[in-house]
Amino acid sequence: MKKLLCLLLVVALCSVGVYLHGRIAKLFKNEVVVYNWSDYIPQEVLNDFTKETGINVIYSTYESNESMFSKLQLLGNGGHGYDIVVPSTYYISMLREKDLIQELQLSTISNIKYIDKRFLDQDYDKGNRYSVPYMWGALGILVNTDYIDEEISSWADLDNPKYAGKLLLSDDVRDLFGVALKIQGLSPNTMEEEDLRQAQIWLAKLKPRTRVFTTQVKQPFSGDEVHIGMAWNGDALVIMEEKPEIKFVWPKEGTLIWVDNFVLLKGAPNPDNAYTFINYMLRPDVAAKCVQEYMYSTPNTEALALLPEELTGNRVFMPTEADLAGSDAVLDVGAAMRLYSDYWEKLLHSSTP
Ligand code: SPD
Repeated sequence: MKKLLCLLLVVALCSVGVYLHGRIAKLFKNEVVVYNWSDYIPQEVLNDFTKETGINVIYSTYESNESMFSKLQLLGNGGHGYDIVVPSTYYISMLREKDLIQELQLSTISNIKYIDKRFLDQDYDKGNRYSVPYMWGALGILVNTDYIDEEISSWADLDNPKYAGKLLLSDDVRDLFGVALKIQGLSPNTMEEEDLRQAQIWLAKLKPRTRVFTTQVKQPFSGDEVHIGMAWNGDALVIMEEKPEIKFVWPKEGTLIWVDNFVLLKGAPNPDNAYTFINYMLRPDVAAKCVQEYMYSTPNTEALALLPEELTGNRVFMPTEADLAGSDAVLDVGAAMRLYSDYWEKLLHSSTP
């Protein structure tokens, strides 16, 4: 009996020990949990951040605003465990409406002083109460001139039966429908169902000729799986470094411009570390390192000054006003976002028109 009591005591003490160890480890866990677009922050930058601050970065990625948004909605405030996400401007108000993000203490992000004023205090987030900009870019046409001789200057040029099987279209819903709307003279920020129906008709014509719907354009272009398609300018520059026969075109109708932003989630488990992280990412040398790896442009004026003229003078990286004439910023369309998703689903499941 005595032996049994002793054994029970040992077991109980061990369990308490294990429990306390877990609690203490949790208490002293020094980390920040970041959920970001893939190919957007170099591993070296994350490692340097940890070296400098002692804060570990738990990092995971997504491929679209839509997947990030649905995941956060599904998990809710209590369950996501993330500190920071990086939505495009038009998703900031959507995250706010679902009560998924919290107001920033801007005084803790002193490096916001390096951000170009033209990117601050915008309609989508007056006073930057919820967001600080990270990188911006735009959609254009990527063409492999080894296979395509025609002069490409317009979104309408994608509609050519010659490119059947070699065409890549974006699966970014707002970009894809934005283009289809624009070439018909309709607003890429429309909230009208009839406009989306028109856009869908054009896209359904291209669908059977489309090799792949994706925003992951590097592999299909590098492997010559596709010869023409939609691509963001940063990805285009990375591909063009490897394959100079590939050219990027700013379409004459104009394009869709986006800005991605750091936001702090409601229920963020490590808010102080999140501020340290955001402030670090806004440091000019750090922002410049990110640009050199992924070739998207930065709203950080000091970072731009650190970049080689060869890059800043490149019109794919830094389009002129004329290159972007007729372009639109992608805006929040509120409840009409449902229509965009519905028409995207219809397109995916449609058979040949
Ligand atoms: N690899 C990172 C790409 C980030 C693109 N974000 C913007 C999408 C806007 N539609």
